[in-house]
Amino acid sequence: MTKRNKIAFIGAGNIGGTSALLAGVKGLGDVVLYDVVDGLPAGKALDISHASPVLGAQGSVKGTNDIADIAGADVCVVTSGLARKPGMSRDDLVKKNAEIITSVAHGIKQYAPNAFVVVVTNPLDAMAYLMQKETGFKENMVVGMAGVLDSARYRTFLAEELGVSVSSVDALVLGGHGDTMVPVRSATTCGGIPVDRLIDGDRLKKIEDRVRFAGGEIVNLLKTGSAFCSPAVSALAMVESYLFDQNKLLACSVKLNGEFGIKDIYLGVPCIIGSGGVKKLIEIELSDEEKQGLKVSEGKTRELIELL
Ligand code: A3D
Repeated sequence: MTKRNKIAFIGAGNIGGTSALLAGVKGLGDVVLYDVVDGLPAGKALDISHASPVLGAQGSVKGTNDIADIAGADVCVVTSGLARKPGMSRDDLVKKNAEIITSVAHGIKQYAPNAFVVVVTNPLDAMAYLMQKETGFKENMVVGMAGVLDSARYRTFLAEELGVSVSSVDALVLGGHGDTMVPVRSATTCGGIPVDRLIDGDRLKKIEDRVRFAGGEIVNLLKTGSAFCSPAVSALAMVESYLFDQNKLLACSVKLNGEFGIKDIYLGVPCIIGSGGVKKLIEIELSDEEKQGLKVSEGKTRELIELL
């Protein structure tokens, strides 16, 4: 008999609620949705549980205001915190979200000491760093979700430009999850063809700028929140790779110990995720411009981490 996985979503807002629904649809296991707002997680869990018979979903969904209910979770996806409003950068969230991440980290450490932790809260790289520090978990068990989403945005815009299916485009975005992220042109292809052979440099630059500001584009349209569907599926891609030992190569925010010449911070790089968490970081050769971009991104992320 195999035991069902237990997946805790810390924060039952837009991303947490959407992720909980999708985890049920995908049959990833039993879901616990936790939030500090009275009734919110219970209401969302009840709603999702009513979708289960129609979807044929097997796992249970529990909503709670008691962090103890995450006990024994195999995975914790952390979305607790404030989201951006128009005019705010991701970095404006740092102080308030640092307090929230610290308190949540202590809860995870106490009740789910063996969990694989995927942080989504912004500013992403700083919050992933803080989560690892406050839980004291092994570095390979605490990751930040950003590169999967940023790479998906790059793929979407490139596919649109080329008039091809998104499934034909493979793209990579590294660095911090902010305006200094680094779309890696040299590792981006369409049907195996390097993208800079298909799109001219100026046009590619415009597309890459749009990727950097794609989150803000959505914030400006929504006015009362930020993207949540694509962040939810991106976080779940990382969760699935861990739970089912899929060994997917994904761009994730991880602790760097000298890779890419960077130490002691969390930053987005390609890595393999499977059972055991981050199994391997993949160092690739970057162009001079990309190296320079990564340096800038490192500096920005370091500044934020120092603010903590
Ligand atoms: P939102 O819908 O506001 O949900 C956040 C939830 O966190 C709310 O329900 C809060 O009540 C809850 N919360 C606050 N404090 C606590 C606490 N101590 N314990 C438990 N829950 C708490 O936001 P959202 O779901 O749209 O976004 C969540 C976070 O993800 C924000 O910080 C966003 O900026 C960030 N985000 C990251 C990405 C990335 O790609 C990294 C993309 C989009 C959003």
